[in-house]
Amino acid sequence: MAFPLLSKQLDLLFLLLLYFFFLIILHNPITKSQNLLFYTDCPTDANYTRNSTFKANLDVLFSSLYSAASVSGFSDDTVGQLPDKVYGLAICRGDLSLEECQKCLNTSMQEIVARCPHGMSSGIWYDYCFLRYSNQSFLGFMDTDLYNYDWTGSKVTQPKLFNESLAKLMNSLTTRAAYGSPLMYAAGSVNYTDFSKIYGLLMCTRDISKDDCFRCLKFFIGEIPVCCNSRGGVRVYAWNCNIRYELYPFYNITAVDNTSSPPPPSLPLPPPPPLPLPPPAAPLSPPPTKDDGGGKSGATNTIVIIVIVVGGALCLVLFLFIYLWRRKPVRNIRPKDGRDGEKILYSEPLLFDLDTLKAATNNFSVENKLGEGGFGPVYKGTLQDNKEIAVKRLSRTSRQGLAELKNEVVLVTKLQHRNLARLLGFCLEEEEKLLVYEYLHHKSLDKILFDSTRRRQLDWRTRYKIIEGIGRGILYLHEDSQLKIVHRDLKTSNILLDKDMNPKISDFGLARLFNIDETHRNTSKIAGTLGYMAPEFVMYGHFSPKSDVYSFGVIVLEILTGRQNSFPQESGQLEGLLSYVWKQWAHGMAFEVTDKYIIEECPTQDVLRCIQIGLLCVQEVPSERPNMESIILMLSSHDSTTTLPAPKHPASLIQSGMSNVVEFSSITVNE
Ligand code: ACK
Repeated sequence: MAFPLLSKQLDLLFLLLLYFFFLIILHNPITKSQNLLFYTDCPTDANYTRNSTFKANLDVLFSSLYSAASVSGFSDDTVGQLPDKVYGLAICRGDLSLEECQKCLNTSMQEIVARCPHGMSSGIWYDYCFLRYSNQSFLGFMDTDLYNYDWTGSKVTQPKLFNESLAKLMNSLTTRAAYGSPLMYAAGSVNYTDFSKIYGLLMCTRDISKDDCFRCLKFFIGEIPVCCNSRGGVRVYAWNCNIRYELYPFYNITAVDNTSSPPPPSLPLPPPPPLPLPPPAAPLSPPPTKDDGGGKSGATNTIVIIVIVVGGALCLVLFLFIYLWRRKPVRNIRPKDGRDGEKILYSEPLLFDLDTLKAATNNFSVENKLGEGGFGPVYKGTLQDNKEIAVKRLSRTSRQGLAELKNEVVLVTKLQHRNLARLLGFCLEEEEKLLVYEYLHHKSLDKILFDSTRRRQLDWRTRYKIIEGIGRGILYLHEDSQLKIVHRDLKTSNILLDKDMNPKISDFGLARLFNIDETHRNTSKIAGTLGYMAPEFVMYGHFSPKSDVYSFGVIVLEILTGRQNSFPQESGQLEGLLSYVWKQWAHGMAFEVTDKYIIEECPTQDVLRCIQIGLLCVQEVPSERPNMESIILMLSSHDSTTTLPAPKHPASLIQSGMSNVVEFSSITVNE
């Protein structure tokens, strides 16, 4: 059996090489302080042309941001007049030297143009700097909608101790960044064990208020246990704040000793880059990595090297031992796709084992059953750490193989937005296919909205918040997520509410998991949601983002009226909700459709605008429905001078020649 022996020797050689490579990497300051491209956000819906005024304004903006930010580390500016006005900001990490900041800004300006060609709104995050511009105003508004995270390294060995130390560090840095530093940034370290420290750096864009900075950091620090629990190195990059921590000093320690006053520029300011931007400057030598205590003595260096070599050798022996005795096939759950030029942000989803979920749900007992969802029963569960979860026990047979299904689930776990129910993980063991979600206290919207007593809980502000949140969640699925998902089954029972009545869309991505487009052609299987389905979907099985827009329109009108768009046979009513609202609108009496529980308190103009948006979404022809981005804009333009398009008669299956299939909708009044 010479062959397996040879393979073992090769493995050994490979491991030794790996070990030496590891030593070199570990001791190389460049690796510790590289300026990596982290993420690019390039929405593709609005484009400028090459010789347009917008492009000229963008060039001027880049030049101005470069000049100002490379002196003070931050700049925000606007250039031009509407509709070609462009808003932008640039920020460098507070510990950088002038050259590093300038170099990063220069690179980011070239890269954003290359990666988001002609985009009217884009953002690019590097480890050293962040650049954002848009044709929409965003300066001064805190936005937690988009964020990306990444973790490095394996899980720490003492998670409890680590999490306690990390919480201490994050709390102190949050307060310092928000309230203690005009640069809105703070960095520092805390001892984790006798031998290791956690190094953290937090920063906010300086266009937002101190309170917003505090809120932004708190919000994303709260997300870390969900995405990256007990990971030794984590980066969270969002529109208005960034968080990073590592088990090694990744920032310039001497530069952050005094974060309360801006560091004086160490170099004369070079001229801004000529337009168009020049190729990147010759790479500067990497910044010297500074030791925590200041200068390094030769003796310290020797000790460090000895510790690394001896420690590394011990690790190697241990690793070899484990490797040779417990050799297993390598797991391969990688995302299959990603947008070109973008880093695929991969975070390992939580793989729950069946026993844990059985224990959490009392063995899927009837008492724990929350209800029956579109894909099977849902159970409430409580994990050992008292965290509450909802476990979806999928009953449909997926037509995919197990490995493919795993890949898809992994992709769905990566969809993270505050208006999506968070998929915490999954379990595919034995015959079970279980999805584990965060538990949402107020459960589904339909149970509150269509209950005459509970509906009173939903005042105007809450209803508006729910409408906006659902819109933002759908926009994320359509435009901003890596997967670009059409939900296909949006309805009030798929909108869950958390304890603060924030809406969270559920069952997203499941259509994709189960290839259900063909089953949906069978009208008997979709009877429960027909009231929300666009006519082209019902009749021809055509789905697109515009079919989700249709469902959103129905939901908006249901929220405003408190009435359900259901079937005649269920409700005994003859007239559909859409047709009822349309008639009232056409007679100039749209406000009268408002739910009696909010009609006294709600601002007339806002309600009328929402009704108009709802009617625009349910237009018969998909191209006449607005896209989700325009809907969000329309919802947030409280300005009375903004005119929205006039809606036409909404879709009707009777009109569309479908009366022999089903009467499209009728009204249920829940009084
Ligand atoms: O309206 P409900 O009480 O809320 O009944 C349905 C049922 O499960 C079937 O979908 C409830 N449900 C689903 N997901 C969750 C969740 N993440 N948190 C709380 N309840 C949930 C839903």
